[in-house]
Amino acid sequence: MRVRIALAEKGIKYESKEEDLFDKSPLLLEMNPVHKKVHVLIHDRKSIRESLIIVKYIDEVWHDKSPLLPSDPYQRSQVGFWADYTDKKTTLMLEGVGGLLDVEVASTLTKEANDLSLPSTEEKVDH
Ligand SMILES: N[C@@H](CCC(=O)N[C@@H](CS)C(=O)NCC(=O)O)C(=O)O
Repeated sequence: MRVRIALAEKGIKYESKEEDLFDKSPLLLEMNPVHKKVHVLIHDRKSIRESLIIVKYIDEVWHDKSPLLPSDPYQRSQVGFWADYTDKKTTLMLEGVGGLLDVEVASTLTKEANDLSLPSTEEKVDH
């Protein structure tokens, strides 16, 4: 989902291929031989894997359009931390051994997200 959002924010046209995760295509297995998972971005005949890495890649390659990540290294590290945290929680939940975010973590997450003061959509368009 966040890869699609990043592409949409940047206004990048792309071709999307649906995957049957119970019968993975040879292309997916070739492009992501380590994890064999979606999403994979194929750009200039090269594959970029892992959604957070793909988002960073998109932001760097199309850096002249709508920045997706904060320019401040500390703020960027916080975005990376919570994106990674969400990934791990989601994976645990999908594997059936995790649970929902507890109240304390959810409250910390909200506070940190607010503290980041990310640029609004309007500000992004102006840059
Ligand atoms: N950390 C990876 C997670 C990718 C992931 O879990 N993809 C799931 C679909 S949302 C998948 O391909 N599952 C198939 C499988 O595990 O075999 C990312 O962010 O790209």
